[in-house]
Amino acid sequence: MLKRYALPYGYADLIPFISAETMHLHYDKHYAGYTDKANDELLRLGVDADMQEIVEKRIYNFGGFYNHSLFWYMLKPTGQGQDYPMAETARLIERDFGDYAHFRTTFLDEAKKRFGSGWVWWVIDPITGSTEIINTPYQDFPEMTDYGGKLPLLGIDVWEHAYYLDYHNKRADYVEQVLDNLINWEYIEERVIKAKSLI
Ligand code: MN3
Repeated sequence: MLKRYALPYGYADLIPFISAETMHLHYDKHYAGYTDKANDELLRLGVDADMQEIVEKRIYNFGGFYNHSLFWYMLKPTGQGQDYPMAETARLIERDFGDYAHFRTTFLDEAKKRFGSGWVWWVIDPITGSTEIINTPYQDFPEMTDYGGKLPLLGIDVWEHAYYLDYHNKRADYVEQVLDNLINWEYIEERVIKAKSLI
Protein backbone atom coordinates (compact mmCIF):
# COMPACT_ATOMS: atom_id res chain seq x y z
CA MET A 1 0.00 0.00 0.00
CA LEU A 2 1.13 3.50 -0.79
CA LYS A 3 1.48 5.86 2.13
CA ARG A 4 1.40 9.62 1.86
CA TYR A 5 4.83 11.13 2.47
CA ALA A 6 4.86 13.43 5.47
CA LEU A 7 4.88 17.11 4.64
CA PRO A 8 8.47 18.13 5.54
CA TYR A 9 7.31 21.51 6.98
CA GLY A 10 4.15 23.03 8.43
CA TYR A 11 1.09 24.02 6.38
CA ALA A 12 1.78 27.68 7.16
CA ASP A 13 5.51 27.60 6.42
CA LEU A 14 5.19 28.67 2.78
CA ILE A 15 3.28 31.88 3.57
CA PRO A 16 3.11 34.42 1.91
CA PHE A 17 3.88 32.58 -1.35
CA ILE A 18 1.47 29.70 -0.72
CA SER A 19 -1.24 29.99 1.95
CA ALA A 20 -1.97 27.41 4.65
CA GLU A 21 -5.44 27.10 3.12
CA THR A 22 -3.97 26.07 -0.23
CA MET A 23 -1.59 23.62 1.45
CA HIS A 24 -4.44 21.98 3.39
CA LEU A 25 -6.49 21.68 0.21
CA HIS A 26 -3.53 20.43 -1.81
CA TYR A 27 -2.03 17.97 0.69
CA ASP A 28 -5.11 16.83 2.65
CA LYS A 29 -7.54 16.69 -0.23
CA HIS A 30 -5.85 16.33 -3.62
CA TYR A 31 -2.75 14.36 -2.61
CA ALA A 32 -4.80 12.15 -0.30
CA GLY A 33 -7.27 11.61 -3.13
CA TYR A 34 -4.59 10.38 -5.56
CA THR A 35 -3.08 8.15 -2.87
CA ASP A 36 -6.43 6.63 -1.85
CA LYS A 37 -7.48 6.00 -5.45
CA ALA A 38 -4.11 4.47 -6.31
CA ASN A 39 -4.50 2.15 -3.29
CA ASP A 40 -8.02 1.23 -4.40
CA GLU A 41 -6.55 0.24 -7.77
CA LEU A 42 -3.87 -1.86 -6.07
CA LEU A 43 -6.47 -3.66 -3.93
CA ARG A 44 -8.72 -4.28 -6.89
CA LEU A 45 -5.89 -5.64 -9.02
CA GLY A 46 -4.38 -7.79 -6.27
CA VAL A 47 -0.80 -8.25 -5.21
CA ASP A 48 0.17 -10.20 -8.33
CA ALA A 49 -0.57 -7.32 -10.66
CA ASP A 50 2.20 -6.25 -13.01
CA MET A 51 3.50 -2.90 -11.73
CA GLN A 52 4.48 -1.80 -15.23
CA GLU A 53 0.96 -2.41 -16.47
CA ILE A 54 -0.58 -0.73 -13.46
CA VAL A 55 1.50 2.38 -13.94
CA GLU A 56 1.03 2.60 -17.71
CA LYS A 57 -2.72 2.10 -17.58
CA ARG A 58 -3.38 4.11 -14.47
CA ILE A 59 -1.08 7.06 -14.82
CA TYR A 60 -3.53 9.53 -13.36
CA ASN A 61 -3.72 8.28 -9.77
CA PHE A 62 -0.22 6.82 -9.53
CA GLY A 63 1.26 9.87 -11.25
CA GLY A 64 -0.69 12.09 -8.87
CA PHE A 65 0.76 10.22 -5.91
CA TYR A 66 4.30 10.23 -7.31
CA ASN A 67 4.41 13.83 -8.57
CA HIS A 68 3.11 15.29 -5.31
CA SER A 69 5.41 13.06 -3.23
CA LEU A 70 8.33 14.70 -5.07
CA PHE A 71 6.87 18.19 -5.07
CA TRP A 72 6.54 18.60 -1.27
CA TYR A 73 10.25 17.91 -0.88
CA MET A 74 11.22 20.26 -3.69
CA LEU A 75 9.85 23.15 -1.61
CA LYS A 76 11.32 24.73 1.49
CA PRO A 77 9.82 26.95 4.20
CA THR A 78 9.81 30.68 3.46
CA GLY A 79 13.08 32.38 4.35
CA GLN A 80 15.02 29.17 4.97
CA GLY A 81 17.87 27.78 2.93
CA GLN A 82 19.23 29.50 -0.14
CA ASP A 83 17.35 30.98 -3.07
CA TYR A 84 19.85 29.96 -5.77
CA PRO A 85 21.12 26.65 -7.11
CA MET A 86 24.08 25.04 -5.34
CA ALA A 87 27.38 23.87 -6.84
CA GLU A 88 26.58 20.88 -9.10
CA THR A 89 23.15 22.25 -9.96
CA ALA A 90 24.60 25.63 -10.92
CA ARG A 91 27.26 23.94 -13.06
CA LEU A 92 24.62 21.94 -14.93
CA ILE A 93 22.44 25.02 -15.44
CA GLU A 94 25.39 27.04 -16.78
CA ARG A 95 26.39 24.25 -19.14
CA ASP A 96 22.89 23.75 -20.60
CA PHE A 97 21.31 27.21 -20.29
CA GLY A 98 24.25 29.62 -20.16
CA ASP A 99 23.24 31.17 -16.86
CA TYR A 100 20.56 31.03 -14.16
CA ALA A 101 18.65 34.02 -15.60
CA HIS A 102 18.15 32.15 -18.88
CA PHE A 103 17.18 28.95 -17.05
CA ARG A 104 14.63 30.93 -15.04
CA THR A 105 13.08 32.58 -18.11
CA THR A 106 12.92 29.26 -19.93
CA PHE A 107 11.19 27.64 -16.94
CA LEU A 108 8.64 30.45 -16.65
CA ASP A 109 7.96 30.38 -20.42
CA GLU A 110 7.40 26.62 -20.32
CA ALA A 111 4.83 27.11 -17.54
CA LYS A 112 2.92 29.52 -19.82
CA LYS A 113 2.92 26.93 -22.62
CA ARG A 114 1.05 24.37 -20.54
CA PHE A 115 -2.61 25.05 -21.24
CA GLY A 116 -4.73 23.35 -18.62
CA SER A 117 -3.57 21.11 -15.79
CA GLY A 118 -0.06 19.76 -15.60
CA TRP A 119 3.51 20.16 -14.42
CA VAL A 120 6.65 21.99 -15.49
CA TRP A 121 9.91 20.09 -15.06
CA TRP A 122 13.64 20.50 -15.33
CA VAL A 123 14.72 17.02 -16.43
CA ILE A 124 17.92 15.12 -17.19
CA ASP A 125 18.40 12.50 -19.89
CA PRO A 126 19.77 9.40 -18.10
CA ILE A 127 21.71 8.35 -21.23
CA THR A 128 23.28 11.60 -22.45
CA GLY A 129 23.20 13.60 -19.23
CA SER A 130 21.81 16.67 -21.00
CA THR A 131 19.08 18.66 -19.27
CA GLU A 132 16.04 20.57 -20.55
CA ILE A 133 12.76 22.07 -19.38
CA ILE A 134 9.53 20.37 -20.40
CA ASN A 135 5.90 20.36 -19.37
CA THR A 136 3.61 17.36 -18.95
CA PRO A 137 -0.21 17.29 -18.97
CA TYR A 138 -2.37 16.12 -16.06
CA GLN A 139 -0.40 13.74 -13.80
CA ASP A 140 2.03 12.49 -16.45
CA PHE A 141 5.65 12.42 -15.30
CA PRO A 142 9.00 12.71 -17.11
CA GLU A 143 10.00 9.03 -16.68
CA MET A 144 7.16 8.01 -19.03
CA THR A 145 8.32 6.84 -22.46
CA ASP A 146 6.20 9.58 -24.09
CA TYR A 147 8.68 12.09 -22.67
CA GLY A 148 11.81 10.11 -23.43
CA GLY A 149 12.22 8.49 -20.02
CA LYS A 150 13.80 11.56 -18.42
CA LEU A 151 14.51 11.97 -14.72
CA PRO A 152 12.89 14.93 -12.93
CA LEU A 153 15.33 17.23 -11.12
CA LEU A 154 12.88 20.03 -10.32
CA GLY A 155 9.15 20.30 -10.87
CA ILE A 156 6.32 22.71 -10.13
CA ASP A 157 2.66 21.76 -10.02
CA VAL A 158 0.69 24.13 -12.26
CA TRP A 159 -2.75 22.67 -11.67
CA GLU A 160 -5.28 25.31 -10.72
CA HIS A 161 -5.74 23.73 -7.26
CA ALA A 162 -2.07 24.56 -6.53
CA TYR A 163 -2.49 28.32 -6.81
CA TYR A 164 -6.06 29.50 -7.42
CA LEU A 165 -6.88 30.51 -3.82
CA ASP A 166 -3.71 32.60 -3.60
CA TYR A 167 -3.18 33.90 -7.14
CA HIS A 168 -6.59 33.46 -8.84
CA ASN A 169 -5.93 33.13 -12.57
CA LYS A 170 -2.39 34.56 -12.39
CA ARG A 171 -0.56 31.30 -12.86
CA ALA A 172 2.63 32.95 -14.14
CA ASP A 173 2.90 34.95 -10.90
CA TYR A 174 2.52 31.79 -8.82
CA VAL A 175 5.24 29.94 -10.74
CA GLU A 176 7.56 32.94 -10.51
CA GLN A 177 7.05 33.32 -6.73
CA VAL A 178 7.59 29.61 -6.10
CA LEU A 179 10.69 29.45 -8.29
CA ASP A 180 12.20 32.57 -6.72
CA ASN A 181 11.33 31.88 -3.08
CA LEU A 182 10.35 28.31 -2.26
CA ILE A 183 12.70 25.91 -4.06
CA ASN A 184 14.66 23.61 -1.80
CA TRP A 185 17.94 23.87 -3.72
CA GLU A 186 19.67 21.57 -1.20
CA TYR A 187 17.27 18.79 -2.16
CA ILE A 188 17.60 19.61 -5.88
CA GLU A 189 21.38 19.37 -5.47
CA GLU A 190 20.95 15.86 -3.99
CA ARG A 191 18.80 14.87 -6.97
CA VAL A 192 21.35 16.27 -9.43
CA ILE A 193 24.24 14.38 -7.78
CA LYS A 194 22.23 11.17 -7.68
CA ALA A 195 21.10 11.49 -11.32
CA LYS A 196 24.66 12.23 -12.50
CA SER A 197 25.92 9.12 -10.68
CA LEU A 198 23.51 7.00 -12.78
CA ILE A 199 24.74 8.32 -16.14
MN1 MN3 B 1 -1.48 19.23 -7.23
